[in-house]
Amino acid sequence: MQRPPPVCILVLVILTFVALERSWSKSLIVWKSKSKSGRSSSAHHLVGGEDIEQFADPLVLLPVLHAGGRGNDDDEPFRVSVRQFEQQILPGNYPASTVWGYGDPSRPDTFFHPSFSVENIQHERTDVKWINELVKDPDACRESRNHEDRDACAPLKHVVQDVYGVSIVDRTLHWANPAADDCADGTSRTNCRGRGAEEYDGPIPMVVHVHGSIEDPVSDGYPEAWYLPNYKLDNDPYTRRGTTYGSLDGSTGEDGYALYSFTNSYESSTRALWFHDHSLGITRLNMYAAAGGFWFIRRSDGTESGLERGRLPGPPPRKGDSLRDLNTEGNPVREGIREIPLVITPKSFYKDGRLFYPANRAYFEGLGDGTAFGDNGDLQTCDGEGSFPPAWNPEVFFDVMVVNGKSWPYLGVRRERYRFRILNGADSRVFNLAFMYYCQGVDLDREPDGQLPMYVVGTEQGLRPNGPGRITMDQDGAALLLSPGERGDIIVDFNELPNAHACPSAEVVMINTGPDEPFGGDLDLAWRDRPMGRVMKFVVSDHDGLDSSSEIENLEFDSNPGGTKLVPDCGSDCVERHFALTEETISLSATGSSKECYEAPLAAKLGWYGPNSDFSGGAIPLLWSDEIVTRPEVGVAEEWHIWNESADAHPIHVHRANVQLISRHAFAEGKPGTVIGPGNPISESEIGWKDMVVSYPGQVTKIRVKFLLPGLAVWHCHVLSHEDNEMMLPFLIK
Ligand SMILES: [Cu+2]
Repeated sequence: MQRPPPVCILVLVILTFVALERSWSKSLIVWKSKSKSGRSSSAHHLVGGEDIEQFADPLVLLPVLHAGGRGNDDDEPFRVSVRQFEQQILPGNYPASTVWGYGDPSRPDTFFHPSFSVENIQHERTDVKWINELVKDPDACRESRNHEDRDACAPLKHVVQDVYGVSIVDRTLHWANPAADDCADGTSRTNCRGRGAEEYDGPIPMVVHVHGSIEDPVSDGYPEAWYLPNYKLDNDPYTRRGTTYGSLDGSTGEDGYALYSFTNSYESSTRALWFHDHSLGITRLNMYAAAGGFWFIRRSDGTESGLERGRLPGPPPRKGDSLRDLNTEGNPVREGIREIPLVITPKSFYKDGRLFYPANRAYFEGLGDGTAFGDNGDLQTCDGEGSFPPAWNPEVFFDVMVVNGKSWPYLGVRRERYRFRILNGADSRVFNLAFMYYCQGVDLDREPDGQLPMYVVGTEQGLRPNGPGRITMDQDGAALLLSPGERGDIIVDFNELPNAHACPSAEVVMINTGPDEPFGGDLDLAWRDRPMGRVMKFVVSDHDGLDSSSEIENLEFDSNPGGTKLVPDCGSDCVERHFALTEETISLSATGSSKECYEAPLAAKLGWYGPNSDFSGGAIPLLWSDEIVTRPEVGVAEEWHIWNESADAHPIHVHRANVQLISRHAFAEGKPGTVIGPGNPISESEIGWKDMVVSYPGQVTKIRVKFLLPGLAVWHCHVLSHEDNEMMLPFLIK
């Protein structure tokens, strides 16, 4: 087993980021929000995150929604629909929240935010009918003949609304736009920028993407392949399907759903994919409302690809484990679970329990509380030049940590090993996680008594090559970094705590030193002072002899558990591509006075340096609507060099492919094409097969990728607010 000391490496990485941040901040606008999370307490409409009691409710263990092989027992496809419902996310002294979530329409008690998990078997097909049931009463609507019940089948408007109940869809972005004749360019179609900024109160487009899957385009959830629910409306002014539904997705002849087929034919098991909405220009709002859920790939016999010796902690919740059994403290089903999916989705709330999402741009500029749709007060562009989207925010952070649908939960654990599959389901927030313990119960007024190491056992797409990697938080705060969309696969051994005599009331806090603002590499170490510096708590009790997993040092993985090796060999035919990450800014004034103009972010973009990678010509940003410039071939290995000329870190996700991170090198400001310095080490948690990587500012990030199936796909930044505003491009696999 390989266990290099990680501390010095991580220190180096952090120092590099800090240095870069400094050298870049002179000329580039760092996307720092002027509104810090936590200030919302001053707004009388909003719950203040700092006022909420932490660790008040137990963690919800998420049951299995569907378990593969092939569809349901009668060989019908699994049905997964999205609905609106109430859920108690905050502690019981606050109202419940109206949210969206996925579930099985024949079992109404399966709807949850985030979704229960879907379990798949490697090489066995899973067919899914994804249903959009965002109508007033889905059950009554479904039962009415031909969806004829006008009341039950009335379409819902977006659940993410301002304080007055106005839905906060920003129509000025290039978005799904189902409204007829609303394109700003005068064309008659969907998927375009809208004419105006008024409220969109129509039915909601949804299309599910299984993140990390490699399937045909019809089952990938292309952003323009959305569909509206099967609703009833007189003089219906909406187009019910996006432009590529039917050409890409399983055209059904009926409204309200799409049929996907997943082969799950991966070289290896142990994959933590996840499903979520991907509709063009509205993903951030749909995902904030509906979250998503894990989509695991396992072997039918319970073994794991690449695991040569030893046994990982388990089991996870299994098919047949009921929500009640999994979530009744003391129930043997709950007590026996040793592999626990954790879905982290930060949120903010109005005092009546409704979800808060900033409803105007002024909020990002530190002006006002963000509660009125498109109301930007005196904020305007300088000298009347240009315009900005009135509701969209460059990034959003929120002030309540929500894990598996509960704010800051706690979990009772034994002094044993647990495996955690962790998903960062946030819009913009980067997590940097570690486990700190107190021997006499958590006391945030003092330093913890110590920390428990994390043992990284896998990435998104497989076990980690050559065995677990040990991570502890060093003095600079570097630990388990998860950017939006990334997943971590770790073991924590609670038996490494000091013994019960020395540590009688042990409690462990999962802490977060990811900052409450846009991430460029810097961490915020003051986790005890910030509500969002904590994620959840573990209350430790004694060993009960149930731990059948191996000691960490007895776990052995082979050198390439994820299958075919791409690193270090790219092959002689390897295709090299160079991409640019850039940002566009706009001159704003909070008062209208030109004396107070400042540069603020308008959009982050993907781009390239032209067909010949001519760096001297500078980066060429590309738009979603531009002609496709990336046309890789099936089976040919590629190396993508992503030159980040912006001031922000961007988590880059490539659809319908797995990737491996090769290297990160700094380059001189304004001089992409030439690297400086020896390169920055890759962290313990980034080794192996992934489906996304973080691209840091001022660095070129190299990834290796091979496409296995032809057809249309997309790549994008997984900061949802970036993705929704042009930081996404299609590519075509030939
Ligand atoms: Cu981004």
